[in-house]
Amino acid sequence: MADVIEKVEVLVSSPSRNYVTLRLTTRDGIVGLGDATVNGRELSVAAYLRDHVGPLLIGRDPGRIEDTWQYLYRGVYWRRGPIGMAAIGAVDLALWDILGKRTGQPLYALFGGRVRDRLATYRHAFGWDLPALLDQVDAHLDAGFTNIRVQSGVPGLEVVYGVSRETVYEPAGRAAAPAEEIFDAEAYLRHMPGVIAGVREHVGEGVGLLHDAHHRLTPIQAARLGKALEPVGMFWLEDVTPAEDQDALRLVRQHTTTPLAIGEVFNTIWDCQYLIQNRLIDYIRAAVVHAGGISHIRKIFALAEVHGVQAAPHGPSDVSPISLAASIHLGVATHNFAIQEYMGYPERVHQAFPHAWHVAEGHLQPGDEPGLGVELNDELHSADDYEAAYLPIARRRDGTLTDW
Ligand code: CS2
Ligand code: MG
Repeated sequence: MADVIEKVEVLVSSPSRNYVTLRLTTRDGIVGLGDATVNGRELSVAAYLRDHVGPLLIGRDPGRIEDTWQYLYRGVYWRRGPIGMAAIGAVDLALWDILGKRTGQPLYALFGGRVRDRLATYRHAFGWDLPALLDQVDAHLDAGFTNIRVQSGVPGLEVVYGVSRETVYEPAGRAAAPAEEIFDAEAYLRHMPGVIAGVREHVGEGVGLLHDAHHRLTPIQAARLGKALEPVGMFWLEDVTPAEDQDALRLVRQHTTTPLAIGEVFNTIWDCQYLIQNRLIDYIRAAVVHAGGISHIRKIFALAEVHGVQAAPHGPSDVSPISLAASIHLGVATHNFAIQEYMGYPERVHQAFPHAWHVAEGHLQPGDEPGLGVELNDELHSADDYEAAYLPIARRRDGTLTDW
């Protein structure tokens, strides 16, 4: 007799930063975990799972993974969107986890086995000025990492997204309302190419340099940045323009050979179909949790493979160690998977989600535990620790919102 889902738990917690975690338990006692975190909108996904999805899962066969995905996606009528897709993604992750545990296999084995021995990753380096940035770059190089995302402060701006004057940084700030900051594209464009050229001069050739513009430029500004960075030889330039304006990237492409990456805000294959089929990007950045889970993101990666686009999923601290585990399992088993972002986590997050995946010689490894290879340390998942946190809002000098 097929096993059935007996218990659905939605955990909202904050082991130093907020997460939403789904835990499914089957009648046979197998536990599957899913990440359902949407940074700054956590409680909406929790409610979606608790009120609308959880009750539908009770009594279902956990082995019917694709059928459950289609049931939750097509059955709802209101398709797509970050909240619904993260909820479906969490269920999908938990069901794959259960399948792995039932069969005693790590997920990468169920995806067809390894196509690579180790998974490339990139780390974040930031600094308000070049010397501070180079300190972080050097620390990553010393630890064996060879691909680094570089972000820096900009003269004339008080704050810059992705950069902190301290040594630690979290994208979302704990407060009842989002912080507001001023962004000035001209000041940014005047300053940034010189900073990145300075990093290249410091590290020499052979180190992959990445930069994230966080959707804040117009197409022609983005083209100018891409062109200015050509002598540096970037690994990629990320999110140069707002991701929903897909033809913007055609314009950027016409002017520069700097590789383009986009897609952390996408949640379905239909959000990136045009970009991929028209080869307007080099890397698709959708995250497993936000793009409907393993079952759906595999379809995105397969479409990308046909069109010579590579997978390079989002991996900041707001993508929990559960979702990152899924990405790493996919990474070692997917041929066109280029690189996995690994921002790193506060120590308490590692303790809250003990995990088999690990860093070895500057690369990521999934470990060989069955399923995702992640557990929950229940003591560190208390709803009392949750506190609203929001991503900042950027305005131009005239007070209008930037386009991200
Ligand atoms: C960034 C993130 O990691 C990235 O590429 O763009 O910091 C992103 O802004 C946050 O994850 C948003 O929650
Ligand atoms: Mg990004």
